[in-house]
This record gives sequence, C-alpha cells and structure tokens, in this order.
Amino acid sequence: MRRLLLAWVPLLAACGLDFDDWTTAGMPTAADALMLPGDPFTDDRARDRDGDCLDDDVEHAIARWYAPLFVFDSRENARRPDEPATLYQVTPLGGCRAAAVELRYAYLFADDGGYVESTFCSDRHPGDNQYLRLTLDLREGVVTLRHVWAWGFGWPTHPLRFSGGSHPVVFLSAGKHHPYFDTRVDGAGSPYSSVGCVEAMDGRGARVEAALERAGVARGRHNVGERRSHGAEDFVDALDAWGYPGERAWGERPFCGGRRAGCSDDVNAMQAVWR
Ligand SMILES: [Ca+2]
Ligand SMILES: [Ca+2]
Repeated sequence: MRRLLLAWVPLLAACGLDFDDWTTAGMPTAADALMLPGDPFTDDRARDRDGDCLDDDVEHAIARWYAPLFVFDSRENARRPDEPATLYQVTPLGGCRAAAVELRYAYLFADDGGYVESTFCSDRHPGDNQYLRLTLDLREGVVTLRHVWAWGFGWPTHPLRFSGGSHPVVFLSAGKHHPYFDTRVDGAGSPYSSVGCVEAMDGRGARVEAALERAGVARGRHNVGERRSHGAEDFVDALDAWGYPGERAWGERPFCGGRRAGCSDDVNAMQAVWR
C-alpha cells in the first residue's frame, strides 16, 4: 500500500476522480445486525485468551458475520488463487463491557502488480498489505455496524453494498488492489494517485469471500489477538502457512510477501495494521 508520486506527468491529474465524487452515488445502505446468543464478555481467560474481555468465540462470530467479499478486475495480474489471505482482529473500545467494538481485516498479497492499464505508471513491488476497519455498536447482545473505513472510502459517507446482508463488498483494482465501493473508477485516474494513474476496475474478475479459518493454524482461526497478548499457541503470527515465509502477522519490517529481494520500505509493516 503506497501512493505513487510522479511529478513529470502532472497533466494526467485532470482526468482523475476524487473521493468526494462517490458521496452521492447509489442509495443509502445498511448491514444486517448480529444477534449474539449470550453474554459476549467473560472473565474466564480460557475463553478470552487475548485478555480483552471479549469471548474469543464471539470475536470469531463477529469477524465471520462481517467478512468482506472482494471483487476483482478481469485484468488482475497479481493474485494467487488463494489470495487475498485475510487476517482479523476484534477489540472492545474502552475495555470490559464496552458498548463499541473495532474490527479490522488485513488482506494480503505476495505482490502488488502495478497499474495494469496505465501508460505512465507501474509501481509494482513485492508484498501488498491493506486493511479494512469497521466500528460496531454492541448493546444487549446485538451487534450493529456504525462505520466502515477502507483507506480512501468510508461508509456511510460513501454508499456501500453488502453481500448476504452483512458482508461489505470491496472492489479491488487490478494490480494495485486499491479498495473501492463500486467500479466507477474503471479507466479513470486513481484518487489514490496524485498524478492520476489510471485504474482498471471492471468488477468482472474473481469474487472472493474472505476466508477466516484454516487447518493447521492456531485454533484454526485467522485471529491475530491483541498487541499485548497474541501467544502463538492461540493466535496467528507466523505467515508461512499462507505462503509468505518469514513474514509475521505482528512483523515489524515492511511486509514483502516472503521475499526480501526488491522489498520496499514504503509497504506497511504488519504490526502497523493492528490496534
Ligand atoms: Ca478476547
Ligand atoms: Ca481481541
């Protein structure tokens, strides 16, 4: 995830879209609420192994309820069949018995394929990590969605579609994997680029529901735990199982998809993704 700055093609900016161009698009949208079966909080550390008071089974249920649906472009050039690898973190805001919860999904690719339809821009690089941030209300066992942040976009300011009633539909541009809430940027200058690098985003590629479970990893879940508590026996850290050798969910170096050669310092370290 990085912005491209190329001062030598300033005229392309005139063709680009700005994030404000999305604010009036479509109709108002909403996500279905999640009804929890009992008290989501616990003081039993066997059930709450990251020590945030929220039962880890509830964390997983919430993450599954809102797991995003990723929609790709038909010209996508940098996605392995099992990508994106998606990890999650669920954290009460304000401690035990909090009435708000933050939910983050990191989505990872071994490579950023650059702007595939842009004449002047490329910006390919090893490793690509971006994330969604959702704010949820949690009152009397009912979880409702208050806000979605996806880098340049934010629901409800920007209209967002929900698959199956609760799953945010996130369109990812070819190569760069920049997030959008629809396909209107296809063939236009990217609002993520200061010089209008052209995005390819036709929405006619793969549709991938975020997978949050995997055999052979801690408790079979993609939960990364909390910054101060994420023991490897209970939470995801090493990312070798996803095909990123040497990378970690809490890694402090730029994420490079497991390949250090050609790695850029501009890519986020994984630990910067989480609360
Ligand atoms: Ca917990
Ligand atoms: Ca947690």
